[in-house]
Amino acid sequence: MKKTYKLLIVLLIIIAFAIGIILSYNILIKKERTLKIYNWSYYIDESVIKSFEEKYGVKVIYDTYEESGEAFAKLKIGGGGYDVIYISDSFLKQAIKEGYVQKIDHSKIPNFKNIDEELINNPYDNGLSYSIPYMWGSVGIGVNTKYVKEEIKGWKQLFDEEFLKKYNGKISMLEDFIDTINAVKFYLKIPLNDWSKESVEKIKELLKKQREYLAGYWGASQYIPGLVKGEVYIAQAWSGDILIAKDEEEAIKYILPEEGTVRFIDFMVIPKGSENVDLAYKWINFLLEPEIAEKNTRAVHYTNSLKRELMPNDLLQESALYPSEELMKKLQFEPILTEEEIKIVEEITIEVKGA
Ligand code: N2P
Repeated sequence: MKKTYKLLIVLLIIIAFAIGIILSYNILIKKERTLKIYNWSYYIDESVIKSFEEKYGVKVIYDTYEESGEAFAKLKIGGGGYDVIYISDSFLKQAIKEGYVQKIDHSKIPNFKNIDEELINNPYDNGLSYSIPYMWGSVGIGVNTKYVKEEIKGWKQLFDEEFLKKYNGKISMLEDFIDTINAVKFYLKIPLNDWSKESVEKIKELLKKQREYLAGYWGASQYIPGLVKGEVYIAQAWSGDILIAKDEEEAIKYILPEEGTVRFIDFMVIPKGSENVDLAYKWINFLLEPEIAEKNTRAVHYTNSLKRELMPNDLLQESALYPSEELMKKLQFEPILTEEEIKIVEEITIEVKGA
């Protein structure tokens, strides 16, 4: 009887230990298995996040931002707890130069082979040693033709005082100021990489004049619903966002300005301070799966970074996603910003917005 009693105690101790080990293991794994992502708003099919969580048994914390400066600021402080940050082309080179991002181990991304050659050889991170391209699109003008009957041709109208007066309070420009500045440069025929004092003064002057008539400087999460509801009639905007708005309101159109415009590419990077590097690689690799990339493109109407032959025919037929060579000639690459130039952008932003 005594022996059985002792045995029972030993057994209970073993069970308690086992439970303890399982619990602490779970806590540890759970901690390791939370992936934090920082991306532009309206830039993913939400079901993709769920599929990733289910496939890898992890939790994804997915936060969004409206302008490149927010992402760059996170990178500057080591990532601010994020494991994957999406960063715009203009800022990528400087982020690499400053050592804000980790080198990419291509062997950890089996789907690297799916990336379009043209995006591998890009001017911002040639060969993709530090980044993986996510999507690309163009900067243009969204118009709700329910309210605007005249034809919108380009940037000229957005800076014309008569036009601004007519649509007073019904036009928004981008909160992401590099693209606002680019619009002025196209209009004034200033090269995108010209940051001379004289040009900067002209840009500030024009933006300050325009500002009086604007609804504001808006990001996607403001101008997409804003255009649909008629809160604004015209918005400087990114291409796919306007097509998202068009899904809800047929009368909305995307205009590629006649003076020319930029083509942007957004990249995924792993910040220096990421604590879940392996999971970050899994996320990047997952987004390069053809079915996942297709899903995202269908939801947000931007061109994913995969080779064309991996996409179905109906997508390839869409000229907004895969423009003709002639149309592509109208698009310039976004400028690469040095540290100095990033400061100039900040200075213009503060002076114009605070004026
Ligand atoms: C997506 C915004 C695209 C970001 N809503 C432009 N770089």
